[in-house]
Amino acid sequence: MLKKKVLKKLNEQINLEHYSSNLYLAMSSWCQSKGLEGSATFLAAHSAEELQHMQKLFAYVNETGSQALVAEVAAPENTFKDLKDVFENIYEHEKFVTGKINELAALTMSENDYATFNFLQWYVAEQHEEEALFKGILDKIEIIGLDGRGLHMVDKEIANRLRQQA
Ligand code: OFO
Repeated sequence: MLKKKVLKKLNEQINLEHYSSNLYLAMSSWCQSKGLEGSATFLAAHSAEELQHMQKLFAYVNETGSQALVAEVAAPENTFKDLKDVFENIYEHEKFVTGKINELAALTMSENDYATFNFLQWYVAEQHEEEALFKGILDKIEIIGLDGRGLHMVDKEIANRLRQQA
C-alpha cells in the first residue's frame, strides 16, 4: 500500500499525463487545420505516448493495492499563434512536468518509499529525453525560420523526428 501523501501525488501525475495527451492532441488538430501534416502526425503520436505514461502510472498504483483515480481533465489550449508557439508551449509544459516528476521523486525518497522512487526513474529518464527532443525542434525552427518555404521544411523535419524515434 502506498502512503497517502505519495498516492495523492501519483494520482495528480496521472491527471497531468492525461492532460499532456489531450494538449498534444489539440496541437495536432491545430497543425492539421493549417496543413502541417508532418507536425500533426508527430503530435498525434506524442499524444498516444502520453496516454501510455498515464497508463503506466495507473497500473503501478493499482499493483500496490492502492486505487488509481480517473479525474476531470482540464481543457487544453486549442489555438496557437504559429508552429513556433506550439513547440514553445510544449517545451515549457515538459519542463513543468519534469518539475512535478522531480517533486514526486523527492517525496518518495523522504517517505522511504524506495519502490516508487525506483519506478519513477523511468520518468526521470523520459523527461530528459523529451526536453532534449523539443529543444532540438525549437533550435531547428530558429535556424530554418518559418517564412516562405521554411515552414514546409520545418514540418518535414518534424515528421523525420517521428521516423527516427520509430
Ligand atoms: Fe511528455 O512525458 Fe509524460 O508528460
